[in-house]
Amino acid sequence: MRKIFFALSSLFVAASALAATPADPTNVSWYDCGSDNGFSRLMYSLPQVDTEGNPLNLDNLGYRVFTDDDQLFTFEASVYTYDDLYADQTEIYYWIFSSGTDFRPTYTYFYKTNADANNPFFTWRIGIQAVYINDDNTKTYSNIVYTEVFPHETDVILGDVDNDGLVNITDVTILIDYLLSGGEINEANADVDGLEGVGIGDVTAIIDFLLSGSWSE
Ligand SMILES: [Ca+2]
Ligand SMILES: [Ca+2]
Repeated sequence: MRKIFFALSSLFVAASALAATPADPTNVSWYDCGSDNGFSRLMYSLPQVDTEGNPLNLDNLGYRVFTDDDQLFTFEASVYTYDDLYADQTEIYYWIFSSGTDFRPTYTYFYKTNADANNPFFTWRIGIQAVYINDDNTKTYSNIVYTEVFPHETDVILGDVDNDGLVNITDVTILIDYLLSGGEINEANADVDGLEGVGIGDVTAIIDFLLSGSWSE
């Protein structure tokens, strides 16, 4: 009888340990800080309870991130030098996000940006999943909660052909070079007259702007 009791109670302990599946992250969203800062941020709320609403041991709670091709994202220790990240990791636990600056129960940073709309770092979607280490050292995972990711929209600066933030005679020179022999320019900035893509009319309009200080209609 005692043996049966022990067998049943150990079953019960095993069952309650397995029940600690972390609740799904909520409020998942993407924030691209743009080219000035060079980083992007995944925002979320990481519930500190299991799916039954029972509180979790925070030291054992963590998360991992999936990029748009459903690949597990690796946080590189060489990039996150201000945090307690001593090795490349795919799982971030509370002891890291309670002492670091880039890993929190509410956001995580990526030191890459989607500023280049033609070649974004993340496309389509990014996902986050809560992870919990149970007392028996097994891990349980929440569902992966995805959010859509969009490239950062860069502001158009009319006339800034070379994309250095200024409009001056260099932009005229570079635009003429581009029309003669091609090369790299910011076409959205270069098409100042809105006509026929980038052409000689845009060169004239930029020169007019530099001389007069305003864009002619
Ligand atoms: Ca310029
Ligand atoms: Ca044009």
